[in-house]
Amino acid sequence: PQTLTEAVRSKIEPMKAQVHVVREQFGEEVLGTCTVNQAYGGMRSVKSMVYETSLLDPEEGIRFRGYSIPECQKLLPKAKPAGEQPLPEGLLWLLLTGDIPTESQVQSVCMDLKQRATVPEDVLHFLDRLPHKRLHPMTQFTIAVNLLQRDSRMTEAYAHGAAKSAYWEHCLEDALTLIARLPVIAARIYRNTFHGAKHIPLETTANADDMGKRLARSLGFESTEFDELMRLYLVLHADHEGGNVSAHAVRLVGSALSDPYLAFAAGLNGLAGPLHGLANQEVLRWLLQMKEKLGGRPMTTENLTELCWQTLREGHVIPGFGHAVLRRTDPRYTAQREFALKYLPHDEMFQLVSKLYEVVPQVLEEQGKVKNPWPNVDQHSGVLLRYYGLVESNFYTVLFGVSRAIGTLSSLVWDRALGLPIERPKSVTTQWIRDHFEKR
Ligand code: FCX
Repeated sequence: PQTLTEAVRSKIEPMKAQVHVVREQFGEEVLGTCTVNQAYGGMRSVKSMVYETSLLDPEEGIRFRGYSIPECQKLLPKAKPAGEQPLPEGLLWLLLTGDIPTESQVQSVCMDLKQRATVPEDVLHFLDRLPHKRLHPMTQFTIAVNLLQRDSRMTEAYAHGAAKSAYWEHCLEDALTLIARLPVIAARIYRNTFHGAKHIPLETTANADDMGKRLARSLGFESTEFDELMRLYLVLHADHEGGNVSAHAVRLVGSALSDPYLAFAAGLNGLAGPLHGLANQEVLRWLLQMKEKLGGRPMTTENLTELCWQTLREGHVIPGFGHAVLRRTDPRYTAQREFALKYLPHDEMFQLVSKLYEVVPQVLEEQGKVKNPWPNVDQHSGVLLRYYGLVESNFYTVLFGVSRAIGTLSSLVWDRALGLPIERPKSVTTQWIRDHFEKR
């Protein structure tokens, strides 16, 4: 199939049949258990959801529809003529269909998204009037997504009595339109907040054929290296299986048949927390503080170890390290490190990040609390952005959010395609636990 919608359509019946067989065969098997400690402990590692677009292995990291990050970098189509990073549109096809797309299939998604990218003028003007200095860019971002909700095809179709079996298609329509518009929204927020509302004229960005380049150019960056960085960034942050805060929030809210705009806005609100997506902002601040505290002293193991302990003694986490599921270096960190080794090996901030890669795991091991002392995706992204001049770290989580739409909304389409019901796990009280177990 040439169009994404037809490709998804062709997968739905076979997938439903597969789910049917799995449920017939294994429906009453126990998938995961939940101890009292897990119920109090953020449900860590309780297997209780099915999420098709990606799967996280604690040792190896994320796989998108079975493909590791290096495999995606190798197999997904690149920008013409000399791009080396995968196009986010190709990842979108992969996540939605499970297949590596052909060049022409990716081109069709690029064209489709390009045509959907125009944001209504009044929405942009509303954003222009927000108090930019007092509203965090993530707050502006969720406001924007909620404003765009009025265009939801899914909500309109529901109001007109659409059949349940057709929800997925309306959901996909909304997902594609929203994904296409997010770079424009992100750029508007960036230029409003940090560049005196001087916007890049649409004529300059309109001929950018892919989402990564369109994002780069509308933010105001002009180098092909930064285009490549945006493509890589949009691919790496897209999806991280179903249990992380943003993905789970999108699914949870979407399960009430709230449309993709409302569901995604919920995910963004979760992404804005410092233990999740906001960690990328926190990392850059922390790195700059480190540099300041070093005050010209060399970046030796000894000096950096002392500063890491200082962070811990002050009661803070070391941002960009640790993970709820991963138990090794995040491959999303490694992919960004490779980018840095190629394009900015001599950058001082990259060298600080590299040195901390040697130092922090030892400190965290010695502290003896963390289950995973290794760096995650957020440890690396800021120094790359900063190198190219995107220095406003308060904006970094917005970029994470633009990317996260690709994965979470693909998954949401499948939730509707498979007709998953409203989520409603059972909660209990501490008194209930006492009564229940004391009685035994
Ligand atoms: N620095 C200091 N202490 C840390 C730590 C870190 N980087 N990571 C975990 N710990 C602490 C926890 O705070 C917890 O302490 P407590 O028992 O006093 O409450 C203890 O170690 C055990 O936590 P652990 O089970 O290893 O980790 P969790 O699953 O609870 O939390 C996150 C995982 C990611 C939240 C945690 O490692 C953290 O706070 N990291 C720093 C923030 C960060 O980088 N977040 C981004 C993660 C991710 F990539 C993303 O979502 O974008």
